[in-house]
Amino acid sequence: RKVKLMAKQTVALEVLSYHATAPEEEVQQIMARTIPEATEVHLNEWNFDDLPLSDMETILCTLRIFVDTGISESFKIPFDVLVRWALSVKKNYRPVLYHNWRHAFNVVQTMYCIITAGGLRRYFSDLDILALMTACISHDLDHRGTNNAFQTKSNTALAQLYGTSVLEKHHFNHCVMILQSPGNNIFGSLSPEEYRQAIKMVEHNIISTDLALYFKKRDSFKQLVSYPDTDWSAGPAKELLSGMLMTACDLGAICKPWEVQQLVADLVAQEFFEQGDMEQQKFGAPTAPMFDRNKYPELPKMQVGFIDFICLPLYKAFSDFAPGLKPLYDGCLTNREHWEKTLVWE
Ligand code: 5BB
Ligand code: ZN
Repeated sequence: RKVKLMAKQTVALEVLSYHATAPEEEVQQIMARTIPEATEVHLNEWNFDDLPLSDMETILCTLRIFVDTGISESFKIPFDVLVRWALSVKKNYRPVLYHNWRHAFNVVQTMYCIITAGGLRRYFSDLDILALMTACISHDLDHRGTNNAFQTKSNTALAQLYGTSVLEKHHFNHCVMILQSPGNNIFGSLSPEEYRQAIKMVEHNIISTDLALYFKKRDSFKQLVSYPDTDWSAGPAKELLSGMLMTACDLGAICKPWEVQQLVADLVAQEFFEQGDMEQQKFGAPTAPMFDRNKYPELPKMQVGFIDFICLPLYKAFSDFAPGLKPLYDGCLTNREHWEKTLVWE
């Protein structure tokens, strides 16, 4: 038992020892700038696109989201701490093709849209919003461009440490490490009870982005939506709503204008292919068609399958829940039509 414990400790050290926070020059550089208005940069729009923005501008937008939702003021987050934390979060995303800072930024922007344009603000307390926004932007921290199945099959240090929802537990752990770094604790003014609750919600929200948990969540969610007396602003219903919203934001690229969707799908595909290349080296073949470069022509077919089995049911449940969220469903359906048009006939 002791040997096993020590092995785990070694794995934990290997996984957890590396993280860096933002350099002070960058913090000062950002603090000297003015934050754009949400409308100026279209932050409150479903068709928002991060591509024209510089990294610096994505940080300024993130600050706008924290200021605009009122959480920065409610929880007395010192401005320099907010800036430093946002920069540290960006720094702790790796330059992989899809699961990088830009993806995290798009996820938090979609959540912002959902609570503003979508009209879901009323279900949540300020603390809930703080936990949702923090979770969105932290939910893929230190992603290596390989999925949970790859961790397990390769018996990576992460898989040994966590076993299930391997990556998501790591993303959450990394999120907490950043918060606990000097000058980075945006939760620093919370009471001990608020702090405990906020961390618990962030954990639940990040773990909810594990697609393996999605189908079960979706069934329960649909059931609660069909029941007219559900109180969404408390207890398990609110937790389920938060978790489902995380998935809705995580997959948000599927609802974007066709030009954006094509670009993102290509990034997802390229990241999958790099995993496939590693699988080829390690195990002699990629584990599934989506990781196989030679199956690139099947991308449209895969996207249609992804939309039909995962995305449309998700966004349909959400437009039944709140009509303000219908634009997500409509965008997804439009992309399905585009992908179907490009299908190669066998
Ligand atoms: C998704 C669930 N997976 C466990 C098996 C494969 N499927 S899939 O058949 O619906 C599928 C989804 C197949 C190919 C795909 O992309 C090819 C480029 C996708 C797909 N997934 N397409 C997308 O545009 C997006 Br966005 C996604 C989500 C990618 C993140 C999934 C992260 C899971 C990490 C554990
Ligand atoms: Zn993600």
